[in-house]
Amino acid sequence: MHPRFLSLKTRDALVKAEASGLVVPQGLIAHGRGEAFDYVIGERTIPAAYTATMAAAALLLRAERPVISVNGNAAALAGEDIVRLAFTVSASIEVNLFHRTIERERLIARHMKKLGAKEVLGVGSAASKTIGGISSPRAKVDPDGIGKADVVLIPLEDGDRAQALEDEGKKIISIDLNPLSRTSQVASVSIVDNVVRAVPALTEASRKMKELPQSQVEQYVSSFNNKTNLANAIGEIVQYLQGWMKN
Ligand code: PTJ
Repeated sequence: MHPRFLSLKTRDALVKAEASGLVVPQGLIAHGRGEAFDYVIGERTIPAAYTATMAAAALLLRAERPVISVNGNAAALAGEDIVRLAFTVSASIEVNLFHRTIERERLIARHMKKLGAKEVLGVGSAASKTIGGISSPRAKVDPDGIGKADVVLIPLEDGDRAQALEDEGKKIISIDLNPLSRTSQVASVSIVDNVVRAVPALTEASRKMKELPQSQVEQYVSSFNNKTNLANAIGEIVQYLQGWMKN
């Protein structure tokens, strides 16, 4: 699909999701920032994102309690893909909102269930645990989900929560088009890619990796350095922009 067409389709999906209450108006602004980064990335999956995806797949597969955190934008843009990924890596799905209301929690849980999710954690009183370092209600998590997770995938997360989850000793995998965001900077594995490309790629990588011996899966984790990989991502963006300077 041509990137311009995909971008228009994605915008339409978000506008509809905002009208239904799934996405907050701020989510449209966040998407605009994401699109700007996607443009300078070249609207493609860069090699550094591929490397991070392999490390992320390995982390998810060897995790004891992996959880995928879902907010309005993630549910609207990649809901079905997230359900598929959760099934592939045996992860739980938890609603976790920046702009938290019980109505949106229920709406997003219903949306995910309609797309095939068996269970959605973190709705209402289920989010009874508080993680340290951030102010309520963003600190709330489900004790049966993120509360006891060892690996958490956070598409489009805010920096404070990403930091707080890392501080709790969890391995955090972020999906964020901005390699400079605090979320990308503090995560254990930062996938600098659009969530609409990143989640299907992660599912595919996980599916293939399941066939590999454990030692090889382990290799993808032990050989990965997030600082180096983020620097590579920035380098790949610079290289892409330099290509434009020659035109
Ligand atoms: O549904 P809620 O209430 O949890 O709110 C969700 C938003 C996204 C509004 C909230 O989490 C928020 O304000 O996020 P931030 O702090 O604006 O961060 C969003 C990050 O996601 C930014 O760094 C964007 O560059 C990035 N981003 C935006 N669109 C995409 C993206 N990354 C990957 N794929 C995208 N499509």
